[in-house]
Amino acid sequence: MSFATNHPVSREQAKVMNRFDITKRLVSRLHHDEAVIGGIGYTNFDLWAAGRRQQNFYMLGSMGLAAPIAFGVALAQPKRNVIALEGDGSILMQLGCLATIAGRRPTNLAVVIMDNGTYQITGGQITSTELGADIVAIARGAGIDQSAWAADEGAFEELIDLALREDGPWLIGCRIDKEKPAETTERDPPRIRDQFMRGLGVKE
Ligand SMILES: Cc1ncc(C[n+]2csc(CCOP(=O)(O)OP(=O)(O)O)c2C)c(N)n1
Repeated sequence: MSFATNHPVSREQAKVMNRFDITKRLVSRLHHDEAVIGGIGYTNFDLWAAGRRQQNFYMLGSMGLAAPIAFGVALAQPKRNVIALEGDGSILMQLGCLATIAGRRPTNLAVVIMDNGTYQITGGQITSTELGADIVAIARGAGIDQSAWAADEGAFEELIDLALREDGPWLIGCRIDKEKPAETTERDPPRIRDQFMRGLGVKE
């Protein structure tokens, strides 16, 4: 039976969850040295609020780069699990990366999409997911077979555990409410870069 058949929850059926809550759930399930890349938008603000880790990278300024950066880290360090957290608006700007990820099949990569149907950080303009675009279906179509909507928080935790345990790539879609993030990421890109490089063991 295919992964899609086993995870039939549609975007409409998926529970609308809270981004900070599921980010904390994600961080609590990490073993130690997984790399987590938070995309622009409120996604990296809540990753920041969930607790600083040297293995976290907080993308500031450019949309759509969480998955490509995570993909690069996954290729460079194949023994490390790598997770990208990206907003729906941002992944919609970079859909090509899903086909690239599918083609190269990095077994250590998971992409989590925080789909609130809006460009929330710039004022809540609606995105195409609110008009019917289904990121999980797009990812499956691109060739990431192990793509699924998280039905609820418990299902999200199970999918994260699976992604950390078994071969990917994975894409996990999360419906997200419109709560503001818990904190704001400190705007210090050189420091974020240097700490991440230290966290990955590539800088003294
Ligand atoms: C190329 C580009 N266009 C527009 C912006 C302005 N911008 C920054 S974040 C953002 C919205 C991000 O939306 P999403 O990824 O869905 O995250 P959310 O804010 O909903 O958490 C926009 C439009 C930008 N930084 N780069």
